[in-house]
This record gives sequence, C-alpha cells and structure tokens, in this order.
Amino acid sequence: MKTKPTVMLLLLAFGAIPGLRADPAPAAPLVVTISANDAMKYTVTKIEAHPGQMITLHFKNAGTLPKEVMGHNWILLKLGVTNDAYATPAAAAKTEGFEPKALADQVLASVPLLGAGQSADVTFPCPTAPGTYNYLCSFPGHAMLGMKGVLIVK
Ligand SMILES: [Cu+2]
Repeated sequence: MKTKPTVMLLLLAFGAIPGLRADPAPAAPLVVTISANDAMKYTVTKIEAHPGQMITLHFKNAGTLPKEVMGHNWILLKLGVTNDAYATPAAAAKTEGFEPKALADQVLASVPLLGAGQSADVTFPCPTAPGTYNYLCSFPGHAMLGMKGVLIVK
C-alpha cells in the first residue's frame, strides 16, 4: 500500500499538466451543411475531416413531399460497414424511422428521419482511424438510388 499515494500523484500530475499530453492541437471544428430533396440526392456526397476533429452537421430536408413517402435521414456508418449491410435490414424498421436500435452498434452519428422542410443538427467527433466511412439515407431504396456519400478521414 506504500506505492498508492505515489501513483495518485503521478495521475494528478499527468492530468493537470497539458504539456505532457501527446496529442497535437486539434483542428478547428468543421461545419457541414447538407440538404436532401425529393430527387433523393444529398447536396454533399464527400466530407473530408481530420481524426478527432469535431464535426457539426446541419441537415435539412428541402423537399415538399410527405415524410411517409419521402422522408430523409443521415446515418454515418462505422468503418467497414457497407450501405447495403445497413440499409437492407433498416428498411424493415419503419416504426424506428429506419434506424433500428438493433443496428445502433454500426452507427457513428446520425440525424433522424425528417419530413419536408424540417432540419436538425448533430455534432460528433470525427473518428480517429483514417479511412473512408459511408453515410446514407436509410429510407427504403434511397441509398440504392444514390442517396449516399463518404466521410474521408485523413
Ligand atoms: Cu432519403
């Protein structure tokens, strides 16, 4: 038990002295605005960000059709998860806005299903692993028709 106070002191010191942190200064937050429309397209299909950078996404459904037939969401998938792997099972989850809790472990960030004229934001840290991450609208058929994009982390 004699070492315990020493360990505590070391932990305190590392937490209190910023100079000991190995991380470089984080990049400035990234703000991205994406609109979706009745033609089932996102206005932005490629986002580039740095590992750990904070990202704020403003997402808007700029269409006019009812949510039941033309709702849009934005779902960023974990590295290696394909649009099909998510969209196919998600299509059956209408009561959950096509964003089933059962698939939550494959999602990094999302904006829920929006109807015409609605908008919403999400803020999240960019993943730290470099790579290309897929995002999509999981309303049935939309990703297949091109409602998708990528987040490139480098
Ligand atoms: Cu959509």
